[in-house]
Amino acid sequence: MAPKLTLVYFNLKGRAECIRLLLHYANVDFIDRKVEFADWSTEKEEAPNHTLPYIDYQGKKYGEALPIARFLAKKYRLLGSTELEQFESDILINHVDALRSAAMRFKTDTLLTVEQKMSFVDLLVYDVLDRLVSEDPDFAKRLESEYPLLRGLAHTVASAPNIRAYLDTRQDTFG
Ligand SMILES: N[C@@H](CCC(=O)N[C@@H](CS)C(=O)NCC(=O)O)C(=O)O
Repeated sequence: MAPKLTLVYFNLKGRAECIRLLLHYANVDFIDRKVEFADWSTEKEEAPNHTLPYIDYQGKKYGEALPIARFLAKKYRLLGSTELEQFESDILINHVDALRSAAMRFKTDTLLTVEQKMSFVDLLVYDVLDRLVSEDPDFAKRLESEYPLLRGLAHTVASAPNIRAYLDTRQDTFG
């Protein structure tokens, strides 16, 4: 039997959480390996590009968060079923990733619309919103009152059974 896919990251949400959400949503049996900061200087030598996250897949290590996510999203059919849908998803992913960078600087006034069908883009948007809600109580209130589409999306993702099961047992981290 092929070895399980291993995702390697710190004990943080950071750049890996959207990949964790994807794998949980797709019900993939994977190892969620969390590197202690104290071990990072030795682990760093083994990591592709000397950064996290990376995946160990079929005996080889692959780095870069979004290419990993795109690869897995395609593999588990969460990126659209036609070339054009995948292209459109890729464009949205770039936009959402720009929002993520902005979110890290607490610029939260961007309104997105997303397709009705669940895809990796929804999981990525959820990851950004989840981070904003936990870091900024004011944003949580604004999400309730001003952004019904985003609020609905967050609710839909969090209510998906595999995601709910993951969130119910997810450890609290500071990032
Ligand atoms: N472009 C890479 C950036 C990866 C990156 O900067 N990872 C950070 C954690 S979020 C890291 O490994 N920091 C430790 C270090 O650079 O020594 C990606 O998107 O995966």
